[in-house]
Amino acid sequence: MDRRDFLKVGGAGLATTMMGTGILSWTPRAEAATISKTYYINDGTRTMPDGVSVYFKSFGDSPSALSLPASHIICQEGDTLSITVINRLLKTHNFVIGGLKAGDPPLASTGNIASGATGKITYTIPAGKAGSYMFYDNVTSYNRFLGLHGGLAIMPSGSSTTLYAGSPTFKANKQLFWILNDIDPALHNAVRLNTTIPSTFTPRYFTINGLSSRPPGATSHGEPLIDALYDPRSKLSGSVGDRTLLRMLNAGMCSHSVHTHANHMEWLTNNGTVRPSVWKKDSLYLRNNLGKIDAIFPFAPPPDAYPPVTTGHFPMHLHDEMSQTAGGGLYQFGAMTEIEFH
Ligand SMILES: [Cu+2]
Repeated sequence: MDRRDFLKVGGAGLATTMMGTGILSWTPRAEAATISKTYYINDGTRTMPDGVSVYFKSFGDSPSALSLPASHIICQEGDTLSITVINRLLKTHNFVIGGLKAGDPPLASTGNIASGATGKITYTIPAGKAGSYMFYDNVTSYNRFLGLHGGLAIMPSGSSTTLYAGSPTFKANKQLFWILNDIDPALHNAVRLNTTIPSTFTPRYFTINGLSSRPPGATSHGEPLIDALYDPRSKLSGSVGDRTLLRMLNAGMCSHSVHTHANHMEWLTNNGTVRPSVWKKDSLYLRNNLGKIDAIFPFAPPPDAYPPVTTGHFPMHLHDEMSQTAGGGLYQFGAMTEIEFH
């Protein structure tokens, strides 16, 4: 594959190519490029940790692939995004790239895409827009958490190690999206059956990058396509010094307390706004409904371990206990992943 094609395939190709490392791979350029990507609005079912099959919609990588979340896009300031969105469902949908900061207008939108129609975005990214974004469907209040969402990373022009110009640095190619979502199967069912949308929201499943954890001893423990602990898109894996950028996005209706063991995180942004100073925190409040945090996990030797260690396995989980369950009780089958020092 030549370089141009490599860039064109964007997230989908990278996700496949990079499987096993789980990073957002990025090579900065001196010149701008056009990043082309096609998504298919489709639907399907996925089996939850308690065996229940739940209906989802997604921005699929192919006409039939259920992509939860959508494969990411990574690009740099000055690039032109050329996004094609094909609506294969009966309802009207759209594709909106949310603004950088809370309250900012969307960066771009396809407008409404009728059943069977194709929507387009052609958008050249101005300077000063580096950061983490969520794209989603907002035709209804719930399409986003039904699965129609994904992450967009805009790098500063020419940089592979900063979140924004002058930010603290991470190691090149060490960056991840953590996209959180929570699922009320009653809502998903109502959409599937085209019946009245419930007026209450009772989440029963919690996901990170579309998956829930399967603790040791559980069926599918250790399977990277099922177990969020082992998903290379989510798992924090590195050696001492492998400073890793975490782009946390909340697609769901529940707020979360994101907690890393082993190291505190360097908290760079809150809902798209650069923090006045970098605080080191082990728990970060991630607001519901498009909440957003960028932080660096420093991969420093865990300071509290004695005797000192440089290797080991630690959890990242959410300190809102509900989110660590599935099906109303199964503990440790929720949104968590692994932190591996190797
Ligand atoms: Cu904890």
